[in-house]
Amino acid sequence: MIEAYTAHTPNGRKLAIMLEETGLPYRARILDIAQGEQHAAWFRRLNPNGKIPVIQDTDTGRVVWESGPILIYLAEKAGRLLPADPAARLDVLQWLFFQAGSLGPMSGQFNHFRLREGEPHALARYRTEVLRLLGVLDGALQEQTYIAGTYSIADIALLPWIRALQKWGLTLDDFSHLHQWYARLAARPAVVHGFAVPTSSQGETATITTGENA
Ligand SMILES: N[C@@H](CCC(=O)N[C@@H](CS)C(=O)NCC(=O)O)C(=O)O
Repeated sequence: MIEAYTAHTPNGRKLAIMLEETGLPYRARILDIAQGEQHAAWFRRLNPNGKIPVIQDTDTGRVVWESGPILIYLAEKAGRLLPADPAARLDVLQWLFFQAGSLGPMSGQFNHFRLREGEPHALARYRTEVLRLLGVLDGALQEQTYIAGTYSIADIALLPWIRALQKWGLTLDDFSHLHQWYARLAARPAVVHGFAVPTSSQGETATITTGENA
Protein backbone atom coordinates (compact mmCIF):
# COMPACT_ATOMS: atom_id res chain seq x y z
CA MET A 1 0.00 0.00 0.00
CA ILE A 2 1.24 3.47 -0.86
CA GLU A 3 0.44 6.24 1.61
CA ALA A 4 0.32 9.30 -0.67
CA TYR A 5 0.72 12.73 0.95
CA THR A 6 -0.44 15.17 -1.66
CA ALA A 7 -2.47 18.30 -2.44
CA HIS A 8 -4.43 19.82 -5.32
CA THR A 9 -1.38 21.32 -7.00
CA PRO A 10 0.55 20.31 -10.14
CA ASN A 11 3.23 18.36 -8.24
CA GLY A 12 0.57 16.68 -6.12
CA ARG A 13 -1.52 15.76 -9.13
CA LYS A 14 1.41 13.98 -10.79
CA LEU A 15 1.38 11.50 -7.93
CA ALA A 16 -2.38 10.93 -8.09
CA ILE A 17 -2.26 10.32 -11.85
CA MET A 18 0.69 7.95 -11.46
CA LEU A 19 -1.10 5.92 -8.79
CA GLU A 20 -4.18 5.69 -10.98
CA GLU A 21 -2.11 4.69 -14.05
CA THR A 22 -0.21 1.95 -12.25
CA GLY A 23 -3.16 0.59 -10.26
CA LEU A 24 -0.96 0.30 -7.17
CA PRO A 25 -3.11 0.25 -3.99
CA TYR A 26 -2.93 3.60 -2.25
CA ARG A 27 -4.47 5.91 0.27
CA ALA A 28 -4.46 9.65 -0.52
CA ARG A 29 -3.85 12.02 2.36
CA ILE A 30 -4.62 15.56 1.22
CA LEU A 31 -2.61 18.18 3.10
CA ASP A 32 -3.92 21.69 3.54
CA ILE A 33 -0.81 23.51 2.34
CA ALA A 34 -2.58 26.87 2.41
CA GLN A 35 -2.82 26.41 6.17
CA GLY A 36 0.81 25.25 6.43
CA GLU A 37 0.17 21.60 7.28
CA GLN A 38 3.37 20.76 5.35
CA HIS A 39 5.39 22.49 8.09
CA ALA A 40 4.03 20.29 10.88
CA ALA A 41 6.67 18.32 12.76
CA TRP A 42 5.12 14.96 11.80
CA PHE A 43 5.35 15.87 8.09
CA ARG A 44 8.89 17.30 8.35
CA ARG A 45 9.96 13.92 9.67
CA LEU A 46 8.83 12.47 6.33
CA ASN A 47 10.20 15.30 4.16
CA PRO A 48 12.79 17.65 5.67
CA ASN A 49 11.99 20.08 2.82
CA GLY A 50 8.37 20.43 4.01
CA LYS A 51 6.70 20.02 0.61
CA ILE A 52 4.26 17.64 -1.00
CA PRO A 53 4.24 15.13 -2.60
CA VAL A 54 5.64 12.41 -0.34
CA ILE A 55 4.96 8.69 -0.37
CA GLN A 56 5.47 5.96 2.17
CA ASP A 57 5.44 2.40 0.86
CA THR A 58 3.98 0.32 3.69
CA ASP A 59 5.28 -2.86 1.99
CA THR A 60 8.89 -1.76 2.52
CA GLY A 61 8.70 1.19 4.93
CA ARG A 62 10.47 3.36 2.36
CA VAL A 63 9.66 7.08 2.34
CA VAL A 64 10.30 9.02 -0.88
CA TRP A 65 10.00 12.79 -1.38
CA GLU A 66 10.46 14.97 -4.50
CA SER A 67 7.99 14.16 -7.24
CA GLY A 68 10.62 12.99 -9.77
CA PRO A 69 12.11 10.24 -7.59
CA ILE A 70 8.57 9.34 -6.46
CA LEU A 71 7.54 8.74 -10.09
CA ILE A 72 10.69 6.67 -10.70
CA TYR A 73 10.10 4.63 -7.52
CA LEU A 74 6.48 3.89 -8.43
CA ALA A 75 7.38 3.08 -12.06
CA GLU A 76 9.98 0.58 -10.88
CA LYS A 77 7.61 -0.92 -8.31
CA ALA A 78 4.86 -1.33 -10.90
CA GLY A 79 7.21 -2.25 -13.77
CA ARG A 80 5.51 0.34 -15.98
CA LEU A 81 6.01 3.78 -17.55
CA LEU A 82 9.83 3.81 -17.36
CA PRO A 83 11.59 1.70 -20.02
CA ALA A 84 14.29 -0.76 -18.96
CA ASP A 85 16.32 -0.14 -22.12
CA PRO A 86 19.08 2.33 -21.10
CA ALA A 87 18.71 4.67 -24.09
CA ALA A 88 14.91 4.82 -23.86
CA ARG A 89 15.12 5.26 -20.08
CA LEU A 90 17.51 8.19 -20.49
CA ASP A 91 15.10 9.83 -22.95
CA VAL A 92 12.38 9.66 -20.29
CA LEU A 93 14.68 10.99 -17.56
CA GLN A 94 15.78 13.91 -19.75
CA TRP A 95 12.18 15.12 -20.04
CA LEU A 96 11.44 14.32 -16.41
CA PHE A 97 14.35 16.54 -15.33
CA PHE A 98 13.33 19.19 -17.87
CA GLN A 99 10.01 19.35 -16.07
CA ALA A 100 11.49 19.30 -12.58
CA GLY A 101 14.30 21.75 -13.31
CA SER A 102 12.75 24.11 -15.86
CA LEU A 103 9.04 23.98 -16.59
CA GLY A 104 7.92 23.49 -12.96
CA PRO A 105 10.02 26.22 -11.30
CA MET A 106 9.51 28.75 -14.11
CA SER A 107 5.74 28.13 -14.16
CA GLY A 108 5.62 28.44 -10.38
CA GLN A 109 7.34 31.82 -10.55
CA PHE A 110 5.06 32.88 -13.40
CA ASN A 111 2.04 32.09 -11.23
CA HIS A 112 3.57 33.86 -8.23
CA PHE A 113 4.06 37.14 -10.11
CA ARG A 114 0.77 36.74 -12.01
CA LEU A 115 -1.02 36.94 -8.67
CA ARG A 116 0.87 40.07 -7.57
CA GLU A 117 0.70 43.52 -9.05
CA GLY A 118 3.59 45.94 -9.34
CA GLU A 119 6.34 43.69 -10.67
CA PRO A 120 5.79 43.69 -14.44
CA HIS A 121 9.42 42.91 -15.25
CA ALA A 122 9.37 39.73 -13.18
CA LEU A 123 6.04 38.65 -14.66
CA ALA A 124 7.24 39.30 -18.22
CA ARG A 125 10.50 37.46 -17.58
CA TYR A 126 8.82 34.27 -16.33
CA ARG A 127 6.00 34.44 -18.89
CA THR A 128 8.55 34.68 -21.72
CA GLU A 129 10.55 31.78 -20.35
CA VAL A 130 7.46 29.59 -19.86
CA LEU A 131 6.37 30.28 -23.44
CA ARG A 132 9.85 29.38 -24.65
CA LEU A 133 9.66 26.08 -22.74
CA LEU A 134 6.22 25.36 -24.22
CA GLY A 135 7.81 25.87 -27.63
CA VAL A 136 10.49 23.32 -26.78
CA LEU A 137 7.80 20.79 -25.87
CA ASP A 138 5.78 21.61 -28.98
CA GLY A 139 8.82 21.03 -31.17
CA ALA A 140 9.54 17.66 -29.59
CA LEU A 141 5.91 16.58 -29.91
CA GLN A 142 6.00 17.38 -33.61
CA GLU A 143 8.18 14.29 -33.94
CA GLN A 144 6.39 11.91 -31.59
CA THR A 145 3.08 11.13 -29.92
CA TYR A 146 4.45 11.15 -26.37
CA ILE A 147 7.27 13.29 -25.10
CA ALA A 148 9.83 10.49 -24.86
CA GLY A 149 8.41 8.20 -27.54
CA THR A 150 6.08 5.95 -25.58
CA TYR A 151 3.77 7.06 -22.75
CA SER A 152 5.89 7.45 -19.62
CA ILE A 153 6.39 9.19 -16.28
CA ALA A 154 7.75 12.17 -18.24
CA ASP A 155 4.30 12.76 -19.74
CA ILE A 156 2.73 12.37 -16.30
CA ALA A 157 5.16 14.91 -14.80
CA LEU A 158 4.43 17.48 -17.50
CA LEU A 159 0.67 17.11 -17.79
CA PRO A 160 -0.53 18.84 -14.57
CA TRP A 161 1.75 21.81 -15.29
CA ILE A 162 0.35 22.22 -18.80
CA ARG A 163 -3.14 22.05 -17.31
CA ALA A 164 -2.28 24.60 -14.61
CA LEU A 165 -0.74 27.05 -17.09
CA GLN A 166 -4.01 27.09 -19.01
CA LYS A 167 -5.89 27.80 -15.77
CA TRP A 168 -3.38 30.60 -15.15
CA GLY A 169 -4.25 32.34 -18.41
CA LEU A 170 -1.89 30.93 -21.06
CA THR A 171 -3.30 29.17 -24.10
CA LEU A 172 -1.90 26.40 -26.24
CA ASP A 173 -3.18 28.07 -29.43
CA ASP A 174 0.36 28.63 -30.74
CA PHE A 175 1.47 25.11 -29.77
CA SER A 176 -0.70 22.76 -31.82
CA HIS A 177 1.34 19.60 -31.18
CA LEU A 178 1.37 20.26 -27.44
CA HIS A 179 -2.35 20.97 -27.60
CA GLN A 180 -3.03 17.61 -29.27
CA TRP A 181 -0.80 15.81 -26.76
CA TYR A 182 -2.68 17.50 -23.90
CA ALA A 183 -6.09 16.49 -25.29
CA ARG A 184 -4.89 12.91 -25.80
CA LEU A 185 -3.61 12.58 -22.24
CA ALA A 186 -6.50 14.40 -20.58
CA ALA A 187 -8.89 11.83 -22.07
CA ARG A 188 -7.14 8.87 -20.41
CA PRO A 189 -9.39 7.37 -17.69
CA ALA A 190 -6.49 7.22 -15.19
CA VAL A 191 -5.77 10.90 -15.77
CA VAL A 192 -9.43 11.80 -15.27
CA HIS A 193 -9.44 9.78 -12.03
CA GLY A 194 -6.10 11.25 -10.98
CA PHE A 195 -7.35 14.80 -11.33
CA ALA A 196 -10.40 13.80 -9.26
CA VAL A 197 -8.41 12.55 -6.25
CA PRO A 198 -9.58 12.34 -3.46
CA THR A 199 -12.73 10.97 -5.14
CA SER A 200 -10.58 8.63 -7.19
CA SER A 201 -11.21 5.16 -8.58
CA GLN A 202 -9.65 3.46 -5.55
CA GLY A 203 -8.00 5.98 -3.26
CA GLU A 204 -9.43 6.17 0.19
CA THR A 205 -8.98 9.61 1.71
CA ALA A 206 -7.71 10.22 5.19
CA THR A 207 -8.00 14.01 5.24
CA ILE A 208 -9.87 16.26 2.86
CA THR A 209 -8.97 19.90 3.05
CA THR A 210 -8.50 22.67 0.58
CA GLY A 211 -5.19 23.37 -1.11
CA GLU A 212 -4.28 25.94 -3.74
CA ASN A 213 -6.41 24.55 -6.52
CA ALA A 214 -4.42 24.25 -9.75
N1 LIG B 1 10.67 19.92 -6.34
C1 LIG B 1 9.52 19.53 -5.56
C2 LIG B 1 8.55 20.67 -5.46
C3 LIG B 1 7.44 20.37 -4.48
C4 LIG B 1 6.56 21.58 -4.28
O1 LIG B 1 6.94 22.72 -4.61
N2 LIG B 1 5.40 21.35 -3.67
C5 LIG B 1 4.51 22.43 -3.39
C6 LIG B 1 3.12 22.16 -3.96
S1 LIG B 1 3.19 21.94 -5.73
C7 LIG B 1 4.39 22.62 -1.90
O2 LIG B 1 4.44 21.69 -1.14
N3 LIG B 1 4.22 23.89 -1.48
C8 LIG B 1 4.06 24.21 -0.11
C9 LIG B 1 5.21 25.06 0.41
O3 LIG B 1 6.11 25.37 -0.37
O4 LIG B 1 5.17 25.41 1.57
C10 LIG B 1 8.86 18.29 -6.20
O5 LIG B 1 8.94 18.14 -7.43
O6 LIG B 1 8.27 17.47 -5.46
